[in-house]
Amino acid sequence: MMNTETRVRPRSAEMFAEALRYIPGGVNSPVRAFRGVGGEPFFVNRALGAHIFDLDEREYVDYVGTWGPAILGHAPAVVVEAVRAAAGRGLSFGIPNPDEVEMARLLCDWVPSLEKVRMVNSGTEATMSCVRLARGFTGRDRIIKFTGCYHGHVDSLLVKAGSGALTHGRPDSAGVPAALAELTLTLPFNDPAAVRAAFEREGGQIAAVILEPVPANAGLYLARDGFLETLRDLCTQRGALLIFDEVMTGFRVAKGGVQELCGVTPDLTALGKVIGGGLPVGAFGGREDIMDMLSPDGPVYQAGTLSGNPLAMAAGLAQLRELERTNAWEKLETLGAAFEDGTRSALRRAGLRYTFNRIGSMFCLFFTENEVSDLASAQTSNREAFARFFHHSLDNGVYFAPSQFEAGFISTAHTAEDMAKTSEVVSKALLA
Ligand code: KE4
Repeated sequence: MMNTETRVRPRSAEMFAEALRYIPGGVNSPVRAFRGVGGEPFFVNRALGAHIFDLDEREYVDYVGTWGPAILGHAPAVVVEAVRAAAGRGLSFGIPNPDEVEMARLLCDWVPSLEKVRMVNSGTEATMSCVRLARGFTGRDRIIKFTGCYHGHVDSLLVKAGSGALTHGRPDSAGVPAALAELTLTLPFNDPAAVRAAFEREGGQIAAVILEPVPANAGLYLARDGFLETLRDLCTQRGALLIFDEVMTGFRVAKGGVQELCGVTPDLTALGKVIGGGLPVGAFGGREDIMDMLSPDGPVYQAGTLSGNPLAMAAGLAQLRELERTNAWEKLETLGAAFEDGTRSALRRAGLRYTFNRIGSMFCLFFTENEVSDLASAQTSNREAFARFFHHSLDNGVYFAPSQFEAGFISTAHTAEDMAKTSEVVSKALLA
């Protein structure tokens, strides 16, 4: 039975009531509202390492990591120091500064597809800019995306198939004009035949195929062997651009992201989250001939007051350099494997055969026994059981993403003690 009295977080409840007066849904981003699991969100005003502290000073082991950026844990000293030093030199210039060049050089060195890159302030801006650039470069209008993939709140990408393997999208969000949504074809992930059919029917009009090469916004699942290669070949053959949205996977699954691991090089890449060390940063880049279409040299306009902001550059550079200095990806894999072992033994103890997907330090426990490799299979999960699991875990000091359709994140700050506590809590939460 859920330990209901610990569910009361009086000061968070008070703050949430106040928030509802001024902020839609009381939150600045919908997923924070706990609508996927019920109950009310809690508020945090302090975080350190793998732990967060709510307004009632309750402590939690954090497996969300502000949705990915906190790969070194919260407030890593090396990043905090870099921001402090940068702040003393000015908060924003709106004039080119050397750290923007250093960041661009590092990104082009690390990420296989990047010959040139431009900084923006969010993952949404990064994917939006990739789509506009692809349309400007190819002179075509249609975009292929995949159900279950999320690319930020870009009008052209807030679109999901109605039914059938190949369809013109219907807006997922009010406010997206049908005329725009119809330019987006939404296909099932891991379905090469559907992509081939789309190119057969509309190949000459397709500007780009955009995807998360490891979809992690419907829970987490992986591309089947050959799927990414098929997309690469079809785009090359038909003159469409391949766009990898690595906002979540960039610098996390490997130094050069999924494209380093899989050996498939997209034409454009969108980046975010880890790149900013917790501050608002996104980036997009790719082939030089495509990027040179951007203003001021080219006809595709894209801009941003705070793009390349000196504090954000300092934070991002400090985080990325620390990842490289410590070869963090090795430790993240070790921690991810330990977390997986703990979770699988908890499932065995509970007599459950739920599906657990993981790549490095990103994971998702689906409350279904089915293999999960696309949105449809992810949606066979039992959301009520997940909600009970989520709240029991939270009430016992472990914070997972408040939705079955999100990924979990482990940082280099998570300790064996955190893992042991988590495995113990998970064992009981699975039976909540
Ligand atoms: P932002 O605009 O939120 O920085 O990035 C959008 C975005 C783009 N591409 C991918 C693959 C993403 O995962 C995201 C944002 N991810 C969500 C978590 N599922 C952010 C959390 C939120 O929306 O509050």
